[in-house]
Amino acid sequence: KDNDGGSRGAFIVLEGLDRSGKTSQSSKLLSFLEGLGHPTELWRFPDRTTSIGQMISAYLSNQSQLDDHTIHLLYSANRWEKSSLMETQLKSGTTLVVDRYSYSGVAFSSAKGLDFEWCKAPEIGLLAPDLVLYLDIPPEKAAERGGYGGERYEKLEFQRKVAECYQALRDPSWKIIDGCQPMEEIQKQLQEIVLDHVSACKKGRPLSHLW
Ligand code: NYM
Repeated sequence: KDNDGGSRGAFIVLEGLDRSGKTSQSSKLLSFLEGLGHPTELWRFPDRTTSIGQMISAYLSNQSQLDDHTIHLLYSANRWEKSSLMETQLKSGTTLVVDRYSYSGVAFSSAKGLDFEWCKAPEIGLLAPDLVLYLDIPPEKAAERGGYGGERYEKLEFQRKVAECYQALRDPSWKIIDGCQPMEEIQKQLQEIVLDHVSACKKGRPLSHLW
């Protein structure tokens, strides 16, 4: 349902390398916004609950092999299959805090050597976030953190390439947060930025599309 006053939720994306702290910070943001009475949901991509998501999950845990282009398109399809629900939620006034989005899609696939523009193409027309929060951490620091799991991509050499690809995607509207600071400090900074955007969206800032 649309809100009469055009008061919509904000679409907030957290991005960063593996082990940059996105997931912990996303759930803290959720409690923070809920605590202030803003209807909020925490989403993440890949969304492993759908059948496409299960194919992605099997690939990530090395239970299946897929051509690089194929998995790229599955990640994108996984966003497309959630896009109308996403729009409904935002328009009904729910703020979405989303752990990874199209930027992960392009950064990880172009880090494998796929063409940058080719990687961006299937994302054209998806809803654009109101805010991208990039948790900036050197790949070496991320690697020191509790060790990577056994999933694909979780290797220092590869994460260095991903960091470069994120760099190429960055635009001036991104908020870059130093991910090496104490968790509480990062959370404080995120809260401040996010509140600004939540109010702007409530005042009716229109939704836009990628890119
Ligand atoms: N990933 C995630 C991609 O390669 N492309 C995408 O479009 C998305 C959303 O999936 N290492 C990669 C980045 C991660 C991996 O994500 C699993 P997570 O946040 O660890 O569940």
